[in-house]
Amino acid sequence: MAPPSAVPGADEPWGLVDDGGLLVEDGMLRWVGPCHALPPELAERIAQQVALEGALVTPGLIDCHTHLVYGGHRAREFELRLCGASYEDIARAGGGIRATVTATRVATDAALYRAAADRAATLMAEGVTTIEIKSGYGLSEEHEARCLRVARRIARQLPVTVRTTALAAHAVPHEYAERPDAYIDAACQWLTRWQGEGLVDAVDAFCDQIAFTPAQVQRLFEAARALGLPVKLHAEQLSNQHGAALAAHFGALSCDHLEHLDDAGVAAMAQAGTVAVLLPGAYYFLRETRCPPVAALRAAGVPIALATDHNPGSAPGLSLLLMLNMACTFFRLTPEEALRGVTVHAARALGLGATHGMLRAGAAADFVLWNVGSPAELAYWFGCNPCLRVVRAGVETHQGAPS
Ligand code: DI6
Ligand code: FE
Repeated sequence: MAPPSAVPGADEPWGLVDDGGLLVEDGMLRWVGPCHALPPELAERIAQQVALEGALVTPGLIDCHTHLVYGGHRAREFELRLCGASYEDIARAGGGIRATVTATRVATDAALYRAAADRAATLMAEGVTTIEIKSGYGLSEEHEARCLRVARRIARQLPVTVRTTALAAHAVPHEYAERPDAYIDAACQWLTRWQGEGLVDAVDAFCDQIAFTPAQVQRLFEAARALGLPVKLHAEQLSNQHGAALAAHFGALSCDHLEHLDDAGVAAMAQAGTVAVLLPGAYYFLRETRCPPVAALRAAGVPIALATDHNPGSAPGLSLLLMLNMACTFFRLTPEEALRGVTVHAARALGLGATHGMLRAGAAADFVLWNVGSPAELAYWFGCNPCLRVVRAGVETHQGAPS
């Protein structure tokens, strides 16, 4: 089990507990530890016992950065990039995010829901019990709200915890061409109404040369702060805009991507307790060569999380386990760091650090049984799914193929 710091044995590498047991009550973990240490007064309360049969148990995995709700796909742009066009060239020519905005606006609510729910189910089959879902392909008050409602509907209809993030500041839509400041003003107004409808858990923006400037992001973050909404930022992905330091100044939950992060950004994040969310799927799919500064993040004690960044342009993958493998091979994370990156640190990136991503008393009873003998195997195998069983809020939600 990893990484339950309040549990006997948790000082072991990975926080592993031998012959461990979990006591579940009302969807929460009531007790976690080696079975022989279960206090008798708790043993008396056991109504039903389930054998874990020697399987490795981890917290439910958390995909803390996805763009699951969108229409269409961008396979044609993939072909163009293979012929030499860059991601930025395509975006500047009106493709990229804006192409997906067009496809999203014409899609029905039902079609958006069906596609996003299927994507969520694919993630969940690999042990994901919590997903962050961003808007960002509607780019108008109506269409962003539609996407956020789809995300909320996923939480109601599938056994998964969802955190929604409003990413209206993903790109400038054509109605606001050449008027990004006016677009940011509008987006600040929308936030108030979306929050009134209970659609938003956090606010995000894309800070880059092809997106929004730090000054524009700052205005959006001020509006979020006035509403009491936490912020996060797509920062230093394609260039260094010093967005991470700005986000840290606003106490951001996370800064995400970070290939171009500099030392000052690292220091600001460390001071603010902001999580670094690394997205190796986008790094891979865009054939980036510059890695995020993992050694500097580590040295500064910045918590590192990993996510799929699932989106149709830069990361069309739906395997969080593959991100563990890629984070180790590309970014040289250790397998233990990678697992913490999709559990305890991912929870923190969503403001769920007190209740999710850990196996300890008081946390949500979200856990996964794996058909592996050691936790490093979760980062080692790729292209296969060793997930045996998934329990979310104390209820079994998934059984993998029998081994
Ligand atoms: N960075 C990304 O990698 C995604 N969004 C962002 O801000 C890409 C989104 C897309 O290309 O559709
Ligand atoms: Fe993203």
